[in-house]
Amino acid sequence: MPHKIILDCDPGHDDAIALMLAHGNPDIELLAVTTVVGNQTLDKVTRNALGVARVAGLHGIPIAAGCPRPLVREVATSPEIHGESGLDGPVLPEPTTALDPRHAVDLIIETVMAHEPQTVTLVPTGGLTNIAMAVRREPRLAERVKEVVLMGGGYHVGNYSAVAEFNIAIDPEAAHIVFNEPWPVVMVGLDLTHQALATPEVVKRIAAVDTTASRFVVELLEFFGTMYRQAQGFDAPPVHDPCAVAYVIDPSIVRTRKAPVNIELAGLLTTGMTVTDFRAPAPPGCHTAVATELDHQRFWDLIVDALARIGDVPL
Ligand code: PIR
Ligand code: CA
Repeated sequence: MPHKIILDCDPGHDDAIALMLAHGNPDIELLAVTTVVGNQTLDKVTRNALGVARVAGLHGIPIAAGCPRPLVREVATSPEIHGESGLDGPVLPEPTTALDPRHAVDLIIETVMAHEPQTVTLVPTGGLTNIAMAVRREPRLAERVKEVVLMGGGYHVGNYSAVAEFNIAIDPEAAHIVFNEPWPVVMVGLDLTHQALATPEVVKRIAAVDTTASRFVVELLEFFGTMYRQAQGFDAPPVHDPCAVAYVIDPSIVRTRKAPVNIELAGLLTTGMTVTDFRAPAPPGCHTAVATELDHQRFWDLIVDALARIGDVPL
């Protein structure tokens, strides 16, 4: 049985690749794609999601727009990494599918409640605004959802500040809600995703697939790589968001450790930090785990395989 997921994203170069992995991998059943403000404004990331769906040949599943701003804070985007469009680099084709008229929060609730309990996994790869809104609007989600596997946070390193990661830091109040509901949460944070580097060898493997989708991904990685080199001094860009999808496909690719995690909301220097308690073995009933170690080879095998399965989509 494939794993049923809802991808809640803010495309975003790595979100786009996460979407292609979720669509192209046979062990994932993608139920819906929802968008949230993050890497760029809501209108831009939503347009990007629709364009990427076309490049990936993804039809027949709902794509819905969600929250245009965080719960409490002002909008903060990341043009220094993702450009003005949120997906600079390749030419994005005009969407051929229409946006679902529902609000993403409603779509998430309806989709989870329409399936058997404990069968739907939420995979947020942007800020947690939509997920927090959904569980407040429909509290039964907290026991109905199988698991929340999110890209965000980190226990050793930040990218928004010295200690805070972007997806958590842009809406820390929403993250606080998500981490404090009783559902299982797997935090796929920077400690893990900084191991998912798109090295020149990786880019070569993707290029060798030689399809519209693979060429699109190569162009995404070229832009992403240039920005990461300039803004953050990386030799190769870390491809964060597909790591969360990879964990759902095969948890043995990502080592995790159970530990309590909470979100700093009032730090002088640390707002948005995912404070992770490694002092002792996790207490019984601990519902949070953090990703620690990536199998780089098998991770990229999954991406190349998904692109090959997507095949040559006529544009
Ligand atoms: C990546 C992101 C935001 C800012 C930077 N500097 C780098 C986006 C990615 O889409 C990913 O989901 C997460 N936020 C990594 O922090
Ligand atoms: Ca993202």
